[in-house]
Amino acid sequence: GSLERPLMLNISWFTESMAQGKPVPVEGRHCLRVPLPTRSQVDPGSLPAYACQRHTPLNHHNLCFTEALETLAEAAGFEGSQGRLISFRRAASVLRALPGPITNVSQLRGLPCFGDHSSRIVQELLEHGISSEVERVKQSERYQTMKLFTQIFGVGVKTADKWYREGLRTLEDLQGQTRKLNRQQEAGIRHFEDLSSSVWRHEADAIQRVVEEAVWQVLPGASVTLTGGFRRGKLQGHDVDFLITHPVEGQEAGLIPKVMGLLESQGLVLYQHTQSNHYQDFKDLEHKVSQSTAIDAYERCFSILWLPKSPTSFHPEAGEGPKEPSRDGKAVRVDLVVAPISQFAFALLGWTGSQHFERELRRFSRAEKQMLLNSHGLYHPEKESLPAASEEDIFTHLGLEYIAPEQRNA
Ligand code: DCT
Ligand code: MG
Repeated sequence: GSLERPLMLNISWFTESMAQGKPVPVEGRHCLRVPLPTRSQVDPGSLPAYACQRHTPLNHHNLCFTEALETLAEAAGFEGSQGRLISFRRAASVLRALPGPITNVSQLRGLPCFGDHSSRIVQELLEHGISSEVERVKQSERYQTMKLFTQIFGVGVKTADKWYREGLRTLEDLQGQTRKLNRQQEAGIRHFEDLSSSVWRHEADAIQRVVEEAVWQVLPGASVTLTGGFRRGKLQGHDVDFLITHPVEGQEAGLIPKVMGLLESQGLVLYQHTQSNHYQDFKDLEHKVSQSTAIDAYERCFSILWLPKSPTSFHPEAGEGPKEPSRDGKAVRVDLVVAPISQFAFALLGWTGSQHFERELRRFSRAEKQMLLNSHGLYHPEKESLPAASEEDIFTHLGLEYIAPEQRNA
C-alpha cells in the first residue's frame, strides 16, 4: 500500500497498513547532467486537467523534476499536509504525461495543476541543476526518520510521527522498545531488509504460480490476476497485489482462509492478517458517499510470504557473483483481494492504480459526472451501481477515453 487514503483515517488498521511509503528515489540528481531525450514539442494547451484523461507511461522525459516534486509531496504527507501533498503530486503527474522534456520554465505556463511553488522548484532545477529546498528536506533528520519508519510494514504517518516525537530515530531504537510494536510492525521490522528491497517482476510471477496452485486446489476455476504496479508494466515494486475471482458469483466467498492455510502448511507464510468481507457496511448510500475512496469491503489478506530461491530461476545479480552471504529465499509483501465476479471490473480498475490515477478517477466521477466511483461500483445518487463487465465499460460510463494499464502511471 502507499502513502495515504484520504478520508479513511477512522479505519486505522487499514490506513496504517496502506501507509507504507513507496520507494521514492532518495538520491539527488543533477538535472542538467541527465540526458533528456528530445521528442515532440511540449504542447501544454492540449493536456487535460485530470490524470485519468491523460496517457501516462512508466518512462517519461522529466524524471529529475518529478523526483524533486515527489520528495516535497512525501515530506508534506509526513507533516499531515494533505493539500500540499496533492498539489505537488498533481504537478509531478502532469510532467510525467508530457511528450517531451521541460527545458525552459516558460513551458510550464498553461499546464494544468501547476502552482507557483512547483514552478519555482522546476526553475531552480533548470538554472542550478539542484533545488536547495529539496536538498534541505532530504537531509533533514525529520524527513529521513519519517521515511525510514513509514517504510516499515504496518507503520503509517501517525505512528511514525509519534515515535519521532518520543525521540526514536532508528530501527535499533524501535527494537529496544518492542512493547510499542504490534504483531504486524514486529514482522515488518523482522523482515525489514527483504521488504525494503524491490520485488522484481520474475519474483512476482513466481509468487503468482504458488498462489494460483493453492487457489486452484481450494476452488477450481478461480482466477488470480496480478494488479498494482506490475499490471502497469513496472519491473519492480514494493509488494505484489493479486485479485482473485470465480466465474460463478458467490463461489469466491471465504476463499482466503483456506488458501492461506494451504500456504501455511507449505511453510510459506511469514505473516498474515485476513479480513473477511464486510459488504453490508456498504449497503446504504450515505456510507458509500462517505467512503468515496479506493477503500473497499472485500475479503482480503495482508501477508508476508516466503519466496524460496529456485536454482533454475533467473536472478538479476547472477553473473556478478553473490553480493551477500547466499540465502535460500526472500520475504515478500503480498496482498490478496477476493472480489465477486459482478464487481470484478471495479476491483481491477481500483487495484491497478496508480494511487494518483485512482484518486483522479474518483475526483473526475464526483466533480464532472456527479457519480461515486469506488472499487465496488459506480453509483448515481440514490441508485444501484451501473453494471460493468470490463474496465472499458467503466471508462465508457464515465465518458472517458479508455486508458490502458501501462498508461496509468500518473
Ligand atoms: N491504491 C489506491 N490508493 C492508495 C493505495 C493504493 O488507490 N492510497 C490502489 C492503487 C494501486 C493498488 O491499490 C496497489 O497499491 P500499492 O501496492 O501501494 O501500489 P503499486 O502501484 O502497486 O506500487 P508498488 O509497485 O510500490 O507496489
Ligand atoms: Mg503494489
